[in-house]
Amino acid sequence: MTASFPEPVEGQARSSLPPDILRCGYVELVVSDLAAAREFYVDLLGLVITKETPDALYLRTLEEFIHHNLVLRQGPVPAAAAIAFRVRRPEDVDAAEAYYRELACPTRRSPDGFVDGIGDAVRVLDPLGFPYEFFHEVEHVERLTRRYDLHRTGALARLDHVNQVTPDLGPGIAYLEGIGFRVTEDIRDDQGVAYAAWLRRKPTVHDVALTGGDGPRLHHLAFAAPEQHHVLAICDRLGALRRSDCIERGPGRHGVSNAFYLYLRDPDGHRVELYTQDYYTGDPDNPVVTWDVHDNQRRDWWGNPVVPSWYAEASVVLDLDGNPVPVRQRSDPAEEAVTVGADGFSYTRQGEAERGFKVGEQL
Ligand code: XXG
Ligand code: FE2
Repeated sequence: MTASFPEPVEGQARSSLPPDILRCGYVELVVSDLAAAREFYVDLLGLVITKETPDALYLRTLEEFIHHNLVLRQGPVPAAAAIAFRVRRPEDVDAAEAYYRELACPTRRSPDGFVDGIGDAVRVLDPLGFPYEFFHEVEHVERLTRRYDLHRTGALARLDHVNQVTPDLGPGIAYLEGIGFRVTEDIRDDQGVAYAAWLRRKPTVHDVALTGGDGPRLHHLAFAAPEQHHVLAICDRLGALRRSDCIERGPGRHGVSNAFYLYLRDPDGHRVELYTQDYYTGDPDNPVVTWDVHDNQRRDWWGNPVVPSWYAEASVVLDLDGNPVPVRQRSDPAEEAVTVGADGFSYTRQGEAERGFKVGEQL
């Protein structure tokens, strides 16, 4: 697809096995104003501070038992510095290092970890240009699940997933399948062109989604809320505090994943999704759900249009030296050029216009 994709993934002879990835563990974001970011993530969203230093905040949601699932670091350019995955055993960090070296990707090992609360880890700049980290050793902290005395309305439980924008969607899906992810849902056209894909390690719809577009860029990170009313409570809080401009899209019900959702933008424009009630995908024969890119309900089950900024804007990512990774353009058709939600070019009920539609009829 592009000259910069390092080597063909399909059919390649490999000697290293991929690491056994458990889940998306934490994200490190660079923010331009740590105090403003603290107000957003701690005061508005209710994340708990595990550790605070003059230039960094280590935050976690209420069900997290490892040190953090979000690191905010003060820096000159807002960006995503790392997308970090927890692996099953300490040896899986070695496996990750060997695997990415074999892919000819830049790798960096830190036996004491790259951030507080995490031990031996390897960071890589992956074939798509994203800074991935793999770690096993962690500092455990109090899991606050039953500390209802600390819960507020809108309490967030877990880090659920990240969504990455890449021009290399086909090879990107193959690369992620190569490191053990499984596709649960995707969006395609009738020519088979993929516009987005959702891939999992933990038994939910995803840990990682790939969105076709100019990249590498981080589209969003998503926190899971226990129930829909937690998401609505955050909408109400933002309204009451006259911060409704943080809300970019939603609340709504996704088509893909079936989750209830809300997208927010933090003070630097990093996008954060609040997400709840997707479904179990852990069986080995879990069927892949493929959506037609012209289906109005694929991204919002109620047919609400997707705002253009949601397709266009995303956070730059940093390489292993902390420099922004150059963004490349997608050459395949872009989804927003095909349809933006219920825009009149797509369908809600296929064939309905010709034959009429009755309530209760199976589509
Ligand atoms: O987590 C997600 C998303 O990637 O944020 C977007 C699940 C579904 C969708 S979509 O907008 O496609 O419904
Ligand atoms: Fe998402």
